[in-house]
Amino acid sequence: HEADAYRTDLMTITRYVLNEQSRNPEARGDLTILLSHIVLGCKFVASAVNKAGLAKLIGLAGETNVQGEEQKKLDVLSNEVFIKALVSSGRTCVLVSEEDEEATFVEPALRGKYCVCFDPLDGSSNIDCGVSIGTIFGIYMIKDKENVTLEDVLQPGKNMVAAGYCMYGSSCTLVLSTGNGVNGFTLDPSLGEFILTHPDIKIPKKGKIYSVNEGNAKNWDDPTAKFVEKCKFPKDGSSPKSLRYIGSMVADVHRTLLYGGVFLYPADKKSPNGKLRVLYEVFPMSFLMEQAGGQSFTGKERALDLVPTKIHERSPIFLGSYEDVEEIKVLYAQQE
Ligand code: AHM
Ligand code: MG
Repeated sequence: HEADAYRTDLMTITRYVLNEQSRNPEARGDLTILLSHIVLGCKFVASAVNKAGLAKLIGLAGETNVQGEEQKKLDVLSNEVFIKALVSSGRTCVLVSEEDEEATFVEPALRGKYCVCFDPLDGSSNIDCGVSIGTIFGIYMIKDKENVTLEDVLQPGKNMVAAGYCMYGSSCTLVLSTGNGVNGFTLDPSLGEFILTHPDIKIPKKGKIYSVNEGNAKNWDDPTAKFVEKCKFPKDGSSPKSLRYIGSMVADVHRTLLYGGVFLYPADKKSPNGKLRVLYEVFPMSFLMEQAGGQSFTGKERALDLVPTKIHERSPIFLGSYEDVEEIKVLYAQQE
């Protein structure tokens, strides 16, 4: 029998989310609409990122165009695209972006029941050398539609209804969880659609890779230093782990999810809360890790139990394969 040159039954991300929602009798399609606006933002950024190297030639982000106007930087542009896409969805009420000091409260006429926290273009120091970057997002439901406050986004991560990221790499991949496992979709540029390519992602129970900025080692706390030492010089007869560090959280977490191992951005003496932001970096990635069977830990508690007190709060983070994170938890417990 002849192999088909084309697959004709495509599971697009919209079809997938609609199917998911139809299993919930109370769902009215709002999350589907919201996610399709996020997907639109991701497609826009994917296309802009692809052209980033041509900036000088055709006058893109950060360059001065023919009219002599300063063009927007890619991260600023991405932020605007997401804010506009989210507001116009009519399904959001509070937005928190890494790019904006203050939260955005959507005008009452366009208000919906979801809050979205996002980093429109994370890892932007990697743009100019063409290394993978990404968008990260986490979605909450508001508590009371008549009375929308910052409290609606200062909820523990375990209250999220969905989270995901989009990686702009050698291909464009969107990884999503609506609380029922994790699925990966790849953008087919000829169709302009994200197609399900990585159904039901499960992280290996234990991995062979650790991922950390070792340049900070002189300021690490004891448990972090001990853990990394164990990765390099295991005493139980196992092989040492390999080190992989891209410096782009989306890419480092994506590899960790698919291949297993751990990603850490620990506290250090200079930054006692680490570097990464709770609402739009730590929480969404922790949600995905748990949904894929892994764990995420702050050095003190389960990351998703943390209750943030301000929107740009930071936290140390250790996430990845269940057993590897378990080892880190033991080292922190011994310290106490
Ligand atoms: P950014 O928001 O300024 O891009 O910083 C976030 C990035 C993450 O993607 C990455 O995990 C981390 O910073 C890398 O930090 P470092 O360069 O300190 O290793
Ligand atoms: Mg960031």
